[in-house]
Amino acid sequence: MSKSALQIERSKYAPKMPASIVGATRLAEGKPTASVADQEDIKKLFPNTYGMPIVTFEKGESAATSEPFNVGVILSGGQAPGGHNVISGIFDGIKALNKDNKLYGFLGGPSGLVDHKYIELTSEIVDEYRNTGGFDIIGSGRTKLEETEQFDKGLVICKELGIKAIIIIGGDDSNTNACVLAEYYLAKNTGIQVIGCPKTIDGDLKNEMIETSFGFDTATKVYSEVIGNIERDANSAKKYWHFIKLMGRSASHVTLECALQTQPNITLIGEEVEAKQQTLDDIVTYIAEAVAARAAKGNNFGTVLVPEGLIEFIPAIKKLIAELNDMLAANQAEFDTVADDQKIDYVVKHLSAANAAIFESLPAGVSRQLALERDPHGNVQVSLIETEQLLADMVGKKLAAWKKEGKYVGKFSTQHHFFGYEGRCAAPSNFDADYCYSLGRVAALLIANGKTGYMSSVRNTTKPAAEWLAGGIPITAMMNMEKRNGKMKPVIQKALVKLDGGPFKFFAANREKWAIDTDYVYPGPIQYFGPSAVCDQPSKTLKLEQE
Ligand code: FBP
Repeated sequence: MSKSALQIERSKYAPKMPASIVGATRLAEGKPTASVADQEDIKKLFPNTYGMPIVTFEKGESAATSEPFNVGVILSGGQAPGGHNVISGIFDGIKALNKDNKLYGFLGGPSGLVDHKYIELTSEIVDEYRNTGGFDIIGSGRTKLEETEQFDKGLVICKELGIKAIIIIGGDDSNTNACVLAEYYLAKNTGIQVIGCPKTIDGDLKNEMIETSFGFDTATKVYSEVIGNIERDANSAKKYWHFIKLMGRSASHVTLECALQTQPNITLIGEEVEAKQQTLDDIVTYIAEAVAARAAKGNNFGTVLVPEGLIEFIPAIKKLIAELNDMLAANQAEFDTVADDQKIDYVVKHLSAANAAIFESLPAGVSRQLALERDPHGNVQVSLIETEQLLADMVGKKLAAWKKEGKYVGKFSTQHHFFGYEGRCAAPSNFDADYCYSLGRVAALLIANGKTGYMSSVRNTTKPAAEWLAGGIPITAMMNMEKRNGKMKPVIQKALVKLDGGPFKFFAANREKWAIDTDYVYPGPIQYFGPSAVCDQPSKTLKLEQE
């Protein structure tokens, strides 16, 4: 494998980890837990894994098994920086317990378990990937693990390879499935444990005990670097408004974090749009007013950040998506037989009159995405909707109308960008390198202590790594019931941006100034070597949340 100079030097980096898990470590059990909502339903669905205690690791005599055991690991869903470090943490963790322990990697995501596609991860392989971005060590995939037939096929390969535990590295949907699998294997007395690790650049898998999902830190730093560069370009040329869409699926955490790092003129937050019951026209008017105000001061340039999930939060469109989901779930068999060019007509005919009217008023590309293209978990593929272009066009039209009315004098030329894939495989920042490696070490300890249905947890993450708290959280404690594909299902509650939380409040207190003035911040590229003040900073979101 050819390597860059940075890769060669970076491979020598020794990730920092909580002092409590260096050397002999004992597990301490806390109080029993309850799910965040719908306790009775979740308890019924998870009779064996409901109510388990939160566990923490402390320095002390270990009661973990020293008998040899094998582990299988799966990377699930979208790439996030640091996945390779979770795997190296698991590898080092199980080898530290017993050098004969083996780690198998299932290939191409959860389907690798079902189809029995795997490799043994040896030290030669793992060493090649330490501190690198990407999921290419074993690949990832979006196959849903939810049928008992799949679980049984997985069981066959686990028995064949002597696998005692499976670690699923994934987002909220994949960890929900990890919990279902843990419950199934426990109910069937298979002896196979399942542990989850919180991954996603979207930052929406978090709660009191999981402070952040890995990959968010690095991805937002990469996007903030390029947003800063664009801001500087805008401020130099003074002739473009840049509309920048940012990944993050439904939640606007990525957009909010990038706004905190770069102070653009306008930032839209989907969760606020919903709370204020805003329409598409309200949003367009808000942007156009800021453009006009800057133009009045002679500034015909600016930057607008748009979360990719924005469209889902506009109340009228949210209602439309909900009806679409139910209607498509109820008519799936028939819908599958409809010819491609007839599908949109079919949808319009089967929607209520009000929603059909909204559906037909949307640009063709947007309505097609909402109706036809779903990922295997039933999510609308928001990254494919060109909201940044749509908004820029609509703002342009509004400004042209205002010009005629004499309400606006200025020039409005736009550029569009979408940042998402650019950041998902970046070399992990120090924070993600350390956090991920620690998550992997903790997952190994959870297995050695016989735990199943737990998510690996590392907290206190705004402090130096040595002071981080390591432990495990029962996945059932994070669950509630939500409608998926027309049916109520137990799922991990998605963490959306809290409008009364520290990060949003800081942003809201400053945004008017940022809109009118040109108060850009240029973060520059992630630094891997140098002063700690530059290299080891956690995200602004984490800092403001923990303050
Ligand atoms: P995960 O939730 O699986 O971590 O994926 C995150 C994400 O990057 C979203 O931000 C984005 O909407 C989606 O994946 C894109 O999916 P794909 O990689 O399948 O195009």
